[in-house]
Amino acid sequence: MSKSINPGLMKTDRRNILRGSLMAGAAAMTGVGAMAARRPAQPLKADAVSRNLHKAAAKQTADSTAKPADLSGYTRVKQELVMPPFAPEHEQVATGGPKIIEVTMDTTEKLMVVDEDTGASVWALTYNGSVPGPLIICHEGDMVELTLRNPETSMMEHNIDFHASTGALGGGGLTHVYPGEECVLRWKATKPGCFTYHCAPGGAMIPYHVTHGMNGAVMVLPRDGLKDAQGNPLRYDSIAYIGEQDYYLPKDENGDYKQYEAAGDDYADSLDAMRTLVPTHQVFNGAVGALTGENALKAKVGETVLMVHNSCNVDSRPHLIGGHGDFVWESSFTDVPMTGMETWFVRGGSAAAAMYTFEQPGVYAYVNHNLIIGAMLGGTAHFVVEGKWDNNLMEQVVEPKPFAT
Ligand SMILES: [Cu+2]
Repeated sequence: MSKSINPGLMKTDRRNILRGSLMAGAAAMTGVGAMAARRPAQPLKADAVSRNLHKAAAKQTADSTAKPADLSGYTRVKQELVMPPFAPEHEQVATGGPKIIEVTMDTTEKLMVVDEDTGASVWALTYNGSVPGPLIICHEGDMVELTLRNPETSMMEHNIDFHASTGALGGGGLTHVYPGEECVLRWKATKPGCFTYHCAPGGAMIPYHVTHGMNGAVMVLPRDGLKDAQGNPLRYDSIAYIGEQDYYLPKDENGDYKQYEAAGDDYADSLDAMRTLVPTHQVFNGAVGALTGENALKAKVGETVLMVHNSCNVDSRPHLIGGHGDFVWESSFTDVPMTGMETWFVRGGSAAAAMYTFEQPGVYAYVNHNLIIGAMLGGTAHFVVEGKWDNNLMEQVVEPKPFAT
């Protein structure tokens, strides 16, 4: 079964992109954009230690007398990355030998609406324009070869730390790109599982970039696919890729969310808000409502969905209301999956996968079961499931009515 994209899923943040580009366009027309473009990249402050770390990582590989990587036996393929909650085309069981999977990501800075009701917005720092960044999928033993491009119009330098990789701060030490620069990093996927990736320019810029959306996930599948405890194959019909994002958006003296003219302008205010450790929003896929209502995830009774949940900065406890995690991998895909889970755990700084086969039609809420976050901060997605109701599983025996006294 090679179907990997949930055809029922809608693009999550088209609305936000539109709003973002419109507002950016308005800024450009008034000259704000041109002014912003002349500004220097945000200086890195209070991060001399991190900076030296990055320099050391780059120097070590530059000074290395190690042999070049042996790429014989690898086949090169391009992976077209797609917007969340979609997953790129991929095989669940690898065919042929190991591959070098070429991907390209642009570090796009854009104004995004976080909550239409309150007008809360953020100059998001993104990979390829989405929060979370796109899902990359490979198999154990493959190499991922990333071209990372920072558009000339950017305000800031960016890089990437792949938790799935080994060495040089996850690649963070080798991928610093200033506006107008690009670089190429190749790393071997030796650990199967779901892993987060994120920007890590140094010091306080690391949480600043991460809490402005600059994170995503890599899924490294075993070459022979997922398995249960007995070694039986487990296959999915679709993937729902969900990124949990904590935002710390500054407010003015009236309690209204502040607006900023360009990416990075909120830096000082954001750091103050971040120090509280209390997010103003904790949303799925970039914005309140990005995966609910019209944007709800779609499935059918009998369909098996793999929910890949990335949470780069905060712990999360996903729960599918009315359903379960039939098989859950919080750690390596080579570990025996947990089964029949009611709620599972995504450690801040990681990604996890949960597989579920829908048995009843209806609307399911997929929430952070810290319900304050789920219901009040935005951490909710909906699955709308079509199919036939099974009274054996549940039946309303008596509908609500006044009881006799
Ligand atoms: Cu960044």
